[in-house]
Parts: sequence; C-alpha cells; structure tokens
Amino acid sequence: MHSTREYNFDGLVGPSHNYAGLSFGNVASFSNVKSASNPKQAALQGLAKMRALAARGFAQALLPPQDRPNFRLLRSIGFTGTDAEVLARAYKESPVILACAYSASPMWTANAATVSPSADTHDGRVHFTAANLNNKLHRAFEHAQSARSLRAIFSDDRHFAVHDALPSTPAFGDEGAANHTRLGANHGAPSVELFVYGRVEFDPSAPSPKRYPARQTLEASQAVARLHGLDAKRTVYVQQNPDVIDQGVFHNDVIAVGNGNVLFYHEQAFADEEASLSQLHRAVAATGADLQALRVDTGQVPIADAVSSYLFNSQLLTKEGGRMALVIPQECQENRAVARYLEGLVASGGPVDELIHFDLRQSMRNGGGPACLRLRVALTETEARAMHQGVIMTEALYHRLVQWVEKHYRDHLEPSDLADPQLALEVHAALEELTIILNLPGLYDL
Ligand code: SUG
Repeated sequence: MHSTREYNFDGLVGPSHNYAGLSFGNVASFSNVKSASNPKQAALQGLAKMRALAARGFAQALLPPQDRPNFRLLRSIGFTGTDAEVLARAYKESPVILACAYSASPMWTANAATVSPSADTHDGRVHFTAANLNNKLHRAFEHAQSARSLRAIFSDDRHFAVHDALPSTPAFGDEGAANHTRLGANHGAPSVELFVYGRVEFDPSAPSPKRYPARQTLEASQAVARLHGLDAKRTVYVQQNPDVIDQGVFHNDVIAVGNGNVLFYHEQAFADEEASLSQLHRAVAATGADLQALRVDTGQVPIADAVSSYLFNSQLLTKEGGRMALVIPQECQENRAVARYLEGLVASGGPVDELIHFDLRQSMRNGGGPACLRLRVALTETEARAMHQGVIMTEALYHRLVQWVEKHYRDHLEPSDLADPQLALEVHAALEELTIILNLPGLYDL
C-alpha cells in the first residue's frame, strides 16, 4: 500500500445549473441550448457519484460551487442599479450575458486548476495553478473564486502553493487539468507530467483547428510547468490533433485519460501519434516505470461515438491490488460500438477489469462527463491531514448535502427564470448555509 492517495475533488453542482449554449465547440452544450434544466437532479447525480466512489474506498472530496449571479461581471459592463434592476436590464438587453453571469460551469473542476503533486515539484510542495479559462466569457471569471477555494482548503503553505491564473490573454489560454495527466509507477512516485495543447500562439506554422477554438496553448502549458517547478526530463508537451478539436473534442480529456502507468487514448487524439507515444514511452521509462498504452482505433470507436458517449471522459481509478476501474457515464452503455468495445476491454485481462457507471445526464447535456466533474489531487498522508477536512466526502456529509439540495434547489430552470430576482436570493441563501456545512466561513463575499 502506498501512502500517497489520489483524491478526486468533484465539483458540487450549483443551484443555477442551466443550459445556455455558451460553449462553441462543445457539441452537447450547443445541442441542448435553451432547454430546461433540473439543478436539483444535477446536484443529486453528482453527489451520488461522490458517495458511491467514497463508499468503494476511493479518496473523494468536493469543491464548492461559486457565487452566482456574478454581479461584478454584470456591473463591470454597464448594468447599473439595484441587484434586481441589474438582472432585469441584463435580461432585457442581453439574455446570453445574463446566462454567462449565472453559469454553474465551475462544477467541471477538471478545469479549475492544474495540479502537480509534491513528488514532481522542485520544492516538494503540491502546486496548483488556477486556470484562466479565457476562451469563454462564462468561464473566464471562475479563476478568482477557484484560487480562493483552493487556498481555503489547501491553506498550509508548508505543503501547498496555489498560484493565481496566468494572464488572461489568448497567448495563455489555459483550461487546467483537462489537458494534463500524470504517468508513472504510482501516485506517489515522481512521474511524467503530460501537457496537451491545442495551438501555439507564437508559431503560426503549427497546425490549428479551423472550425472550433483550441482553448489551450503551448505557452500556457509551459508557464504552468515553470510555476510548479517541474523537472524538464519529466515534462512532456504534446499537440492535440486539430481535426478532432473540429469534431467536438474541446479538451484532451474528451479523447484520452491517464492513470498510473496507463494511458487510455484514441488513435486520433494527438497531432502526431507516433512521435507523441515514443516521447512518452521514453520519459516514463526514465522514471523506472513502464508505460502501458491502451489504444482505441477508429474502427472500434469512431470519433463521433467517442464524443457523444464520452468514453474517454472516464475516470481510471487504481483499486487496492493495482487493477483499475473505469468510471463511465451511462451514455457509454447506450452506444453500441462503445458498449462492445468496453466488454472486450474488461475481458482482455489488461489493467482495466471493472466498469462503474453513473447517470450524470444533467451534466452530460452540457458536455461534462465523470472526468470533467473531478480534479485530481495526489496527496501524501501528511498532506491529506494538512488540508481542510470539511470537504472530504463521508456518509454524514453526503446526507447533509442531500438535505441541503432538497431544501434550496429548484427542479426546473428555464432560460427566462434567470430574470427572476428571487433566484439570486435563493442561491445566496443556499451558499450561506453551505459555508456552515463545509466549515469554510470565509469562502465567499456574500
Ligand atoms: O467548458 N460546458 C463546459 C464543459 C466542461 C467540460 N470539462 C472537461 N472536459 N474537462 C465547457 O465547455 C456549457 C455551459 C452552457 O452551455 O450553459 C459549458 O460550459
């Protein structure tokens, strides 16, 4: 048994979860624009996943939702008056901007930050860099609260360093852990950190997608590696295949996932598969581990099926004994090609011998699968003791949060409901109580 464990910090879905079609390039977000959402069900689905994984013995915690609506954003762009007036004016003049201010997108904590565990960093601390998410208006304001939440939870600076987001400019487009994974012998071993970028700001000759945006730049990935003090020999940068970005793969975690020494990926994931894989094999071998690549080819799973089922947006979790479970959304079982592939995968005698599936439909309809909903933080026992304990998922916390959701969340939210000033008051009341439940009194400026 290794003393370092991987904690998965799932985003607790906030009370304003809605479908506003804000993410150009994210097929699900675009297809479900303006349909009614069910925030209560969304939060309960997320909690059920956290509870089940905690009950299985996986280390599970949560990151709190953010304060909504974002009045600072609305006022900064000229909507004035009382809070109710600001909401009414924004709704009248630009309902889509009001939806941005209300987005519950911080639920996808894979985009909250990039995390480097202490085994990889120059000063032996766990480093976090909040992601600026500057490609989308509704996400570009998350980083301030993400950094604040991370600092509240990882406040002990002997063990943790939380960096502010990179400059919010296209050259440094950063989407956090969704484009980052570690590969090595186990969670506690110094490992290779793999950064996958979509475009290069300062090299116009590098390929880039034509239809949809590439959200992550090489320059951002390099900056994060510098901030975290990573060893150059154990840092690998690989370009995502621009053609798959154009087919809806807006983050690398929609087409590849790594855990321990296993990389589970689609043959079309990277711009240059052969070069990427050989670079990774070499770097991982230098750490003393042996990279095991689980390659899925297009004949088995076409890109469109990978995108609609979110096969690769799964969590690969190491179980006691070393075998791995793949945590998948139920959409994988509803897709014939993917279901058939998965049957073969668990029967193959390879590293993955179990599938755990969840109904995450509410989040999936916005393009958020199991892996989007979680931020991985590998912690030694000492580090785990040093973090705030109130966010660790237990049966007691689960029941308390279910009660809290039942009390505060609506079960039906239409785009026009965002104009209702009552909704803003409900969200505030919910978050106020949440700070007590999580024992994080200074979390928000409410
Ligand atoms: O950034 N969807 C998110 C989904 C993020 C998924 N995260 C990872 N792959 N790690 C996004 O596109 C949709 C919101 C809306 O349309 O209302 C949204 O923001």
